Amino acid sequence: MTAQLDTTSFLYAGNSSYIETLHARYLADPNTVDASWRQLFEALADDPTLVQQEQRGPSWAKPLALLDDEGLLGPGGKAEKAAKQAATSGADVRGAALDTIRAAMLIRNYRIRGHLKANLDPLGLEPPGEHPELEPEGYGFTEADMDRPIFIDGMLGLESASLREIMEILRRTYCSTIGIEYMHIYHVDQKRWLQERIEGREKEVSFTPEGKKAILNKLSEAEGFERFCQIKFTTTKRFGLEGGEALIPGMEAIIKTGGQLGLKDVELGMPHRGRLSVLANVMAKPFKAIFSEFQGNSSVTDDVEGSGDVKYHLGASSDREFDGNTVHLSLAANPSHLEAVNPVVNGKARAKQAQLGDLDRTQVLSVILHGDAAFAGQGLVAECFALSELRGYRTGGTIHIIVNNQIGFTTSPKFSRSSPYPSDLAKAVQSPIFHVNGDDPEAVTHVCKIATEFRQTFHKDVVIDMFCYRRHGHNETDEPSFTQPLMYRKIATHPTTRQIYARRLVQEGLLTEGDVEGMVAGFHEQLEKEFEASKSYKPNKSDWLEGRWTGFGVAPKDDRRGATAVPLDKLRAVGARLTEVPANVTVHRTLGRLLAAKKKAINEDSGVDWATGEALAFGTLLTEGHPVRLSGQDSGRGTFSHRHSVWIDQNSEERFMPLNNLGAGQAQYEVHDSLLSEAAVLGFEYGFSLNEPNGLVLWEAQFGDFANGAQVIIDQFVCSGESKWLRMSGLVMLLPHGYEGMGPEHSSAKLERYLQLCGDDNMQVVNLTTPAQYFHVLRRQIHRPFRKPLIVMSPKSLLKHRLAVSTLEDMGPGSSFHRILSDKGVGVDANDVKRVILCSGKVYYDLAEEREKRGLKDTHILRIEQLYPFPSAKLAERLGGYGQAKSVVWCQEEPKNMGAWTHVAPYIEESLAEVGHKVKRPVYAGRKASASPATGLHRQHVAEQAKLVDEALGA
Ligand SMILES: Cc1ncc(C[n+]2csc(CCOP(=O)(O)OP(=O)(O)O)c2C)c(N)n1
Ligand SMILES: [Mg+2]
Repeated sequence: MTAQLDTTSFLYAGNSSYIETLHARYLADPNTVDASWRQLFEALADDPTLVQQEQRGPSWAKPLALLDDEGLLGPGGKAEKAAKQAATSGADVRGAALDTIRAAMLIRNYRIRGHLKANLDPLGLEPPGEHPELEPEGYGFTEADMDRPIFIDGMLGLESASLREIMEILRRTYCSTIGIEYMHIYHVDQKRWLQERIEGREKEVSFTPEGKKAILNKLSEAEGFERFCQIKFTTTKRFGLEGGEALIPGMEAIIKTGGQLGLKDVELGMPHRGRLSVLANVMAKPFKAIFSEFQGNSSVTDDVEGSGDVKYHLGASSDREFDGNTVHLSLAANPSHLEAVNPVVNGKARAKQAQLGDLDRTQVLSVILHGDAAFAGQGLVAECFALSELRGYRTGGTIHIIVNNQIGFTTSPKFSRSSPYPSDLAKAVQSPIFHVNGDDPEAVTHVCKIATEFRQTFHKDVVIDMFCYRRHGHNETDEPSFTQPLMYRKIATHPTTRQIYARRLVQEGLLTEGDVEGMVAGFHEQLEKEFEASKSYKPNKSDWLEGRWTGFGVAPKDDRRGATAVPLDKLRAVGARLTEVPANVTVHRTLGRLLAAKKKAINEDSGVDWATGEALAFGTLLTEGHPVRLSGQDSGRGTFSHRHSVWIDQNSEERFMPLNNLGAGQAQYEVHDSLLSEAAVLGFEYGFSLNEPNGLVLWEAQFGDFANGAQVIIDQFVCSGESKWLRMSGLVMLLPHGYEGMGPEHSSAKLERYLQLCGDDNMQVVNLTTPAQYFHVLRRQIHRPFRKPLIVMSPKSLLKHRLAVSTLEDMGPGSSFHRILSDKGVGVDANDVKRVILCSGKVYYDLAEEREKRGLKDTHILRIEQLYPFPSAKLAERLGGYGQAKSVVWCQEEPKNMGAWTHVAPYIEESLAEVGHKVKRPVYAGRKASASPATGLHRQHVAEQAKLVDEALGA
C-alpha cells in the first residue's frame, strides 16, 4: 500500500515548491544544493522557463507596459511610417497618415466589438444590430475610398490593403458565425498569437473533404442517438442535446488537437445536458450499455454495493485514439448541483499532472461543459476562475464549453443574468472567449481547435460559448411553450444542425442526398443492433478501484486501527529535521524561540504539542513515500500561528519548508495558502484525493463554521460520493472548533451537521484531545487498505494547552489510535466509580481540571474521540466496567440542539442496555438549545461554561 511516486524525478510536478526552494537556493549559491540538482539546474540554464513558470504569479501582472500594443503612436509608430512612405512617393503625407490611423482604429474596433455584429444565434431571435464604430463611415471613409491602398503595417497580416479588402477580412473574421473577445487580455503575445491565427487573407474556416465528412458523421451520430432514444424510451428523461449537436464534433476536435500537442489525459466535467450523448459519442461508452441502463438495469456488476445514481450523473473513463495518439478520458461523476463538479475536475487534473510529472501542464487538460444559465449564475464558476492562475491550484488552463441554448429550464437569459454574455466572468482572468453559432459545425470545430492550441501554448483558461437552442423542453417530457411560445414556434420549423450541414455539403457537391441518407440509416441500423444486444447486456466489470486504486478494497468491519506507530529513533530524526534552522535561513525571532522549545521537547520527550504531532505525522508519511498536500486559508503559518510549516526568511522573504528537507527519497510536501473561498478549494482537494489515494490530502477551514460555504461539496461529494458513484476519497477536513468565548461565529464547526450526514459507513468524524491521537488518525488515513473522508474538529486553545501534550512513546512502537480514551491514573477502583462522564474534545480538559480542583475521586471521564463510526462495542465494554456507577452523563459545550448529543444519546443507551447497566440513559449536561451557536458576551460564555462543567460533575 505504499506505492512510491517517482518523487525523486526532477520533472515530478508535485515537487514544484520543493524545486522552487532548491532553485532559489541554487541561484543564491550553487554550492548549497546537492550536485545532482546542480547539474539539472545548470542544464536548465538555457531554458529556465519551466522553473520560472512554477514560481510566477498570476498572468495579470504589470499591465501598464503593454498599452498601445497596436504600435500606432509615437516615433516609429504606424502613423509615422505611413507618412514617411507617402513622402518618398510624393503622395499626400497627411492623408496617408490619417488613412492609416483611421484604418487601424477601425481594425482595432472590430477586434474589440466585432462580436456584437456576429451571426451567433441559430434562431436569429435578435438579429445583430448596426454599430457606427464598425462602419467605415464612422471613420470618415466614403465609398470613394474603398479601393485606395492603405498602409496598415502588418495588421491583418498585410503590409497594405484596400478598405474593401480590410472590411472583407474584418467581417469574415469577427462578424461571421464566430465572434471573438480577446482584447481584454493585457498580454501582447497572446493577442498577437490569436490575430495571426485568425486574421488575414487565407485564415477563413476551411476543412478538407474528409474533415467535412467526419463532422457530418459526428452530427449524424449525435442526432441519431437522441432520436433513437426518443423513439425507444419516449417517456424517459435524458436531457438531450438536440439543438446543440455541434458540441460533439467540437469535442472531438479538442481531443484530437490536444493529442497532437502532447495531451495524454482529459479530465472532463459536465452537467445533465447532452451527457448521454457525450458518453456515447465522445467517450465511446457502448450504446448497448447505455440502453441497458435505460431499461432500468444497473451500470455496475452485481458484486458492487452502493446506493447508485441516475444515469446522467455517473462518471466514466475510456481511451480514444486519434492519428496514433492515445488520450485517456475521464468524466467525473457529478450531482445535480450545477457547476459543483468544476473544482473537483480541476483537482483531479492537478493530481494527474503531479503523477505524470507534467510540469508545464500540457499532458493533462480539464475540459468542463456548462449550461448558459448555470455558468452565469453559480458562484463556483467565479471561484474556479479565481483559482485558475494560482500556484497551488493551477492546472495549465481549463477549456470551458458553454452549451448556450439561451434558456435555463423556463427562464430566459434576460431574467437570469446581468451581463451581456454568460461567459463574461472569464474576462476577469483574461481568458479569450470564442462565441460561435452552433448551427455552423465547421465554425464550432474550428474554434475548438484554436482554443486547444491557445491553451496548450499559453496554459490558461479558454471559453467557448456555443450559441444553440434546446429543441424540447427542459427534459423531453416538459412543455416549453408555456413560457417561451415564440422561441418554440421558431424551433418547431427550424431544421436540425445536421440537416443544415448536410444540405451545405450536398450543395458543395461533396455528397449526394443518397450519401447523407445512407449515413443516417446506417447509424440507425447500428443502434438497432445495439438495442437488441442491450436486452441481455451485463456489465462485466465495474470501473471501481482501477489504476492507482488497484489494491484498495471495501473497509473491514473491525476497529481499523492501521499500523500507525513509528520507531522512536525515526520520530526523533524527523523531529530534529523539523526544528533545525539551516545556517542560511533567518527565521523570525519568535519562531526561533518556538523551534528551540520544540527541539527541547523532542530531545527530552517532555511533551510535544499539537502542531508537532501533526508535523511528525506529515514528516513520517513523507519519508515513507506518501506525498502530503494541505490547503486552506493561511495554512502555511496556520491561522493560530501554530503550524509554521513555511519559514519566511526575514531578510529575503524566501520560503523554506522543513518538511521538504527531511532527506533524499522523501515524497513532496505541499502546503498552500488558498484563495479566500471554501467551496472551490474544498472541491479541488476532494478532486485531488480522488486521483491520489497514496497521498494525504487535507483541507483546512480558517474556522470550522466557514465550511458551510462549501456545503454543496460536503453534502454532494464528501459524504455521499462513495455510495452514489463508487468513488473513494481519503480527504481530511480540519475544522477548528471549540467554545472559547470568541462569539457566535468562531466557536462551532457545526459538528452536528457532519454527524447527521453519517450513515452507510460513509466517513469518519473525530473530536480529539491529544497530539498523539491526531498523529495516529492522520497516519491511519494512509496506512489502511481503504479510504474514507475524515472530518476533524480541530482545536484552537488546545494547540497551546499545557495538558494537551503527548510523549514520543504515545506515537512509538505499540501505540495506535484509540476511539475512546479513558483517564490514566485518576480516581479510585472502577467498582467505586459513582459517576461516568462521557464527552468529546476540548471540554474534557475543563472537566478534568475542575474535577482535580474539587478532589473528586469517584468520577471517571471517558472521551469519545471518534464519533463516527461510533465505537459502540468498545463503549459497552467500558461502561460495563463501571457497573456501580449511579449516573452516566453526556457533557458538551455546544447547545443541546447542536454538538454530538442527539447523535450519541441513542448509542449510549444501546451500550448501557447491552451490558445490562442499571443506568438506562445518559443525562445531558451542556448549554440549552439555542438559535445561535454561542454568546457574543464573554462574561456570559464563562458563566455558561462553568455551569455545564458544574452540572456534569454533579455539584
Ligand atoms: C445549483 C442548482 N440549482 C438549481 C438546479 C435546478 N436546475 C436544473 S437544470 C436548471 C437550468 C439549467 O439551465 P442551463 O444552465 O442553461 O442548462 P440547460 O439545461 O439549458 O442546458 C436548473 C435551474 C440545479 N440543478 N442546480
Ligand atoms: Mg441553457
